[in-house]
Amino acid sequence: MGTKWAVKNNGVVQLNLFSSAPSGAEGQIYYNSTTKKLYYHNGTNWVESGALFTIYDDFEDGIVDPLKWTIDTSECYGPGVGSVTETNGSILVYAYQNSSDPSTVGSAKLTSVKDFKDVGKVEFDVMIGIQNGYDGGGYARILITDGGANTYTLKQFSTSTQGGYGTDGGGGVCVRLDCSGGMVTGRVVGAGCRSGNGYDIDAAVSKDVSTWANVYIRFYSYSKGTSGSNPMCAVRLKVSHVIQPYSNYL
Ligand SMILES: [Ca+2]
Repeated sequence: MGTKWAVKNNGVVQLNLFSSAPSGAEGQIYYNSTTKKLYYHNGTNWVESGALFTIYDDFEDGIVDPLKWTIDTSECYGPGVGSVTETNGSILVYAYQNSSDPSTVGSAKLTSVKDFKDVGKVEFDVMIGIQNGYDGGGYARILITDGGANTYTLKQFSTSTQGGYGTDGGGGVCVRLDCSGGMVTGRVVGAGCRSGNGYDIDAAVSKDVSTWANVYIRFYSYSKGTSGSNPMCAVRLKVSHVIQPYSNYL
């Protein structure tokens, strides 16, 4: 903290300067000397004053931020491959597997470090593509988790329903959640295509998380081969601009 709060002789109020967010309580304000913005505290979070929403991550610099995301590729076995890479504007959660050994998988998980329980409204966009060969299979899944055994799938794209059999498939969705009152509610809306057949996506989500200690957002790609002649499966999940909370938007 630099300059202390004061009223200057010319009548201007000088706030304390913080280079990063301090702890806070409802009704407090502070000025961030790094972002050059004014923030107020709504009882749960610091919110940028005057902004309709704040950005948790817009994947702006091509580097996965370990303060915001945890990457897990520990489920990759044998020739299975899983990776998470950030480009400017989006992040790719990728799984690829090309083996006739059904015990091998490729997978990648991206999980928020932030606990979104009771933070208010959250929104993000996801694009998904799945390609599988003969007998290969996989899925891309958007879910919430308490970090342990509790999970709730917001939307799953799988080879059996949307990826296709020996063909390509995929779609794009916007996920809008309201994380408040010990609940996670909202909608997943979008559209997709498989084997020339278009489909609508408009699914309500509702989960009582009052007994969960935390609510993390996870993006998960998984691929697995079987004994077919071309058991490859590639799963691409791309997510962009996670924003929260917004109060006067959409
Ligand atoms: Ca980044």
